[in-house]
Amino acid sequence: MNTSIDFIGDVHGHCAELRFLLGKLGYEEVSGAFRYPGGARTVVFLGDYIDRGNESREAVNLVRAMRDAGSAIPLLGNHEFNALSFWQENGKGGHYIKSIPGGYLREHSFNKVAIHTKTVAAYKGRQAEFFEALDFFKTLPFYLETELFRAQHACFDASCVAELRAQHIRSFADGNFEELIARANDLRYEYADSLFHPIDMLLKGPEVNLPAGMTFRDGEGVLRKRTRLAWWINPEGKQLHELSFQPGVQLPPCTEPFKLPHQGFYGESERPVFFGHYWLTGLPQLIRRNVCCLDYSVGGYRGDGHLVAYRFDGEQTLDASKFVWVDANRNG
Ligand SMILES: [Mn+2]
Repeated sequence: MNTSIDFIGDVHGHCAELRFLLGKLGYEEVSGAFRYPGGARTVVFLGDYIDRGNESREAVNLVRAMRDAGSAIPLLGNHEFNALSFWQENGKGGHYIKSIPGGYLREHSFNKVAIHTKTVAAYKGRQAEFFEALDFFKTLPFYLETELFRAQHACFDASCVAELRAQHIRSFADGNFEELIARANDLRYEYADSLFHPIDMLLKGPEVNLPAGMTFRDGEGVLRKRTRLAWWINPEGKQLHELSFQPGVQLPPCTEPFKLPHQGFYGESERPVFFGHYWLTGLPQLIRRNVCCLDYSVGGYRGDGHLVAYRFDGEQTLDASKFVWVDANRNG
């Protein structure tokens, strides 16, 4: 595998910006797929190709063509996991999850339908192609780890990766899909073989309930009663507002005790870790010398986000001058 890798964050149906970014990185479209000249570099996509923008279908096709050409390794995002679960009938694969209402593994509630609708609309009149896209999502790995880096959509947690690795599960294609997707959605551990925790941590990261009565609105205006946590900070002695990682939202100091959903934290001497998911705003910057989030909200409703790449060459101390990005709604 190449050690020269361009990590790219959440695309969210913004395919024009993706094409522009790949061009800026030096990739050329040859025989239907973007490739780096001489195959000298590889893209690792960090997940979330669909929803929010108008070009989910085009984004999926571009990413899949690169995967098939060997010029990219796309990982699974929580939006692809949601799409798979949205269309999966509860009870298939021998696991019926009692705590999920509505007959499917993802409830067809107003907010969830609203988020998924853009993607379905992008495939209007092309239903067969939509289900081919879902088949593609089934094959996408939950994480990627080499001696030089780690990458996943949201959070690296060593115990979660170890749990999946022990069962030889890297994607929903590693076994019976219907069984695996049900186990991944078994959030109350109704079955002893639930995979909810490891997959939820990799794709969504740790979250905790806010103290009673505290809420905020997220990047799409949805009212939230939970907050995401910075899993690279040692939580010892920290209070919730110091660990909350919800860009654009500053929680007031809250000293109530809370239970961490993760063990451990990502240490300062570990290999670099790349991820998306967190809706950052402003211009790209490193979180830490070995912690790099590449989601700069290209799909954000304000329209002022960026689609961001980090140009990695194996360095163990990341360098902020290696970010490359394009502005949302800019395509040339
Ligand atoms: Mn995302």
